[in-house]
Amino acid sequence: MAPTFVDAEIASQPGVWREAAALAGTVHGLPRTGERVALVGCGTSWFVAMSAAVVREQAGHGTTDAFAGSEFPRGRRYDRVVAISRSGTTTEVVELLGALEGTPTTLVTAVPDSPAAALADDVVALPFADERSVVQTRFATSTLSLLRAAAGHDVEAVAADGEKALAVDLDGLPAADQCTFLGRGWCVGLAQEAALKTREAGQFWAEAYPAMDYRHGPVAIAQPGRLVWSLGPAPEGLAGEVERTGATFVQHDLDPQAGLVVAQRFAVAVAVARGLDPDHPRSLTRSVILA
Ligand code: F1P
Repeated sequence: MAPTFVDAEIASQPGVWREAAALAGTVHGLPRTGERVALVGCGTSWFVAMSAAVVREQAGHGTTDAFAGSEFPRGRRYDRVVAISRSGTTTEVVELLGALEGTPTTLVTAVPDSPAAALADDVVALPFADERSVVQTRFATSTLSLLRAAAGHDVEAVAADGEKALAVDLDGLPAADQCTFLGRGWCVGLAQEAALKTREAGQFWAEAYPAMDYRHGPVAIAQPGRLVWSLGPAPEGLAGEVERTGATFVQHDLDPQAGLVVAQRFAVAVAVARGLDPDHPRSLTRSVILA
């Protein structure tokens, strides 16, 4: 099969992350330290919100919640709502920004002249991270790079690991029939995103959980031919427990955001192995625009 757009976009990530991180000290509209903040988005952008919320709060920058665009608690007060939307056209995000009178809002987007951008008080534009693919990879991870840089993370080190992630051998992983992704803290959102990627690109059965919750039921799925893939450090003892079920425990010695790059490559490899075109995922469009 010819190289896909998504392959090229995945490979471009380390360079684009550096570009996004460099904006952290220069753009208007990122939350100030101490502000009570909600991050919102849909699909991949929601999972980036989940991850970035934990990053910000753990950095001591203030209470930070994350919501799917449709589930934002409208009665709750925040000092700022930051919406994440690559397209700026997603209905739930446009509606929410239109409804949030009196609350300062920011949109992080690849498209600064979108309907959502017109409604946000501040727009943080990452046009260089936009994608031709329906399936998001680099916009998501670039937004996370920006928000990690704003929280004091060393994105240069993350990008160096991203380069290593592009060379990791996938071995026989794409032959698996199921994968459960796990993470803790800010990596829970990464696990959700990794699972979404494999569902979107490969129509593959993938699940995601906070790693400590995995023993509370989901472990029943583990068996030979299946993967349990940890993004970031796994709870003590879990790797052995997984191996005893016959499932394969997967973990890479990389920054977890770079670990997500390996999972993106896995998603594309699963799609190709199944004869699917990852650039044209079934039933998906670049954004969901409701009538
Ligand atoms: C969000 C999104 C994508 C998803 C699908 C539909 O878009 O949910 O994450 O892959 O293609 O749209 P956006 O609001 O970030 O543009």
